[in-house]
Amino acid sequence: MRMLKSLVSEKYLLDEDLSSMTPDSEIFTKRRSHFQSQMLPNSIAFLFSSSPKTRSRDVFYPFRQDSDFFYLTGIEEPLSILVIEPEQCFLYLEPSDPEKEIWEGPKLELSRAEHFHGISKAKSRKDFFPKDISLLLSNRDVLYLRQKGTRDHFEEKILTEINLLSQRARSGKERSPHTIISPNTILHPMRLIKSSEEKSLLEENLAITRDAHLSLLQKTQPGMFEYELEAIIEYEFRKQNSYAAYPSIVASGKNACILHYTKNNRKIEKGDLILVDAGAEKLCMCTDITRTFPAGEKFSSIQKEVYEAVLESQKKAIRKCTVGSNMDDVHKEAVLSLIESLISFGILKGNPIDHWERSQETEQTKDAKKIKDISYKRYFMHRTGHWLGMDVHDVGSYYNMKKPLSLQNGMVCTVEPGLYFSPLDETIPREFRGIGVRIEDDVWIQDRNPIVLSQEIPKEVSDIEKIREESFEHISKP
Ligand SMILES: [Mn+2]
Repeated sequence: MRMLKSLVSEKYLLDEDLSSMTPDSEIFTKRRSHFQSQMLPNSIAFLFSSSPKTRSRDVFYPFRQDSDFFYLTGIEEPLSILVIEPEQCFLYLEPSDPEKEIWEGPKLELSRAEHFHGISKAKSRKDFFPKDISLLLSNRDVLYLRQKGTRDHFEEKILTEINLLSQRARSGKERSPHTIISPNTILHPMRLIKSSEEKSLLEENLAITRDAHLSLLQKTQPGMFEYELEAIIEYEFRKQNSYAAYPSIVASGKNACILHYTKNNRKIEKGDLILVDAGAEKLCMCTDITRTFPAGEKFSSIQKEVYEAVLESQKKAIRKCTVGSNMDDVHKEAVLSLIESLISFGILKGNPIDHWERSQETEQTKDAKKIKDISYKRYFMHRTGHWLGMDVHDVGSYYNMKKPLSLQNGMVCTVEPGLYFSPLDETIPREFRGIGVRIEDDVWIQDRNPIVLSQEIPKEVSDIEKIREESFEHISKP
C-alpha cells in the first residue's frame, strides 16, 4: 500500500498544471501577506474551501474551488481550511488515505503543502474540530469569518465554539472573540484591483473564448439546434483545458429576448439572429463575452440597424471606462446612446436626456413599474456592466457611502448593452418584434484608453458577415 501511495503522489506532481499560478508561486504568498497587513491586532481569520456539491444521489457536480480560498492559496482541494494570523498562516487539509485515493485520485499531501511559501504548517482537517478550534479562538479579540458562505455547517460549529468559550470566559481565565468581521472587508477590495498576473490569465482565457466564438461563426448553419452550438463552444473550452464560466446562453430568434435563456434546444432558422453569451474559465478566472450574429450569411437590414445601435452604444460606453469615471457614468453613456437610437426607430419620442432623468427620478418610487413600461427600460432592462474576475459577477462594491466608486487602474468590467424587442410587444413596429441583440466585451480600466481585452473577437458587421459568408462557401464546395 505504501508503494501505491508513492505512485499516486508522483502522479499528482506530474499532472500539475504548468501555469505560473501553482500554489507555490509567490502570487499567493504576496496576497496572504497583504491580507495579514490589514488584519486588526490579535485577530485570526478562517477561510474555507468549497465542499463537493451533490448533483443527484451519489453524483457530484464538477468541483469548483471557492474564489476567496483560491485567491489566497491557489489550492484546488475541497474541504480545506486556511487559518491566517497576523504573523503566520497554516492549512488544514483532508488527510491522505491510500484506500480512498484508489477511487478519487491523490490529494495534496500535508508535507507538500508545508513547502508553499509562507505556510508554516499543514495539519489534518480532522484536528480542526473539535481539538484545535478552541485553542485558536481562545483569548483572541477579533475573528474574521464569512457568514452565510459555502460551508454553513462549519460556520455554525465555530459560532457554537465561541458560545462555549464565552461561557468559560466567565471564570475569567479565558476570553472569546468580541468581534466577528467578514474577511470580505479586506479581500474584496483586494480582488477588485487586478494584478499583471491576473491580466495575463484573463488574456489567456479570452484567447480560448475567442477561439470558441470564432468556431461558432465558422460552423453555425441554419437547421442546427442551439445545443449543437453550445457543444461547439464547450468543445473548444474543454479542448484547451478550461470550463464554461457559467451556463452558456445560445439564444436564436426570439429566444434572444429571454435574458437568462439556457434551454438551448430550439432549431435555428435561416433568418434568425443568434445571441451567444459564453466565456471560458481556467484557474478560477472567468471571462464573459456575448456576440450576436446572423444564422445566414448576412444581417437583414432591420437586424443590422438594431445591431449597429447596440454596437455604437457599447463603443461609447467603453470609452467611458477610464480612471476617475464610474460604472454609473458608463451605464448612462450606454443608455443615452440607446435612447437616441430608439427615438430614431420611432419607438420612443422626446429627447434622450429627459428620458434618462425621468427614469432616474422614478427609480425608487412607486411609479417605477409604470415608468418602466413607457421608457427605454422596456427594451434595455439590465445594467451595462459588472466587475469581472474570479467570479463572473465579481466581488467588490459599486458604491462607497452611496457615491459611485471611482474607476481605478487595474479594475476589470464588462460592457454589455443590449436591445430586446419582445415578440409580443404590439406597441412597436412589427419588424422589430423578436429581435434581441447584446454585445459584451471585457475591459481593463486604465487612465486614458481602456483596453478591450476581448478585442480579437469580431463584432463589426463587416467582419462578422465576412466569416459567415466564408462558412457558407466552405459548405457548398466539396
Ligand atoms: Mn456579463
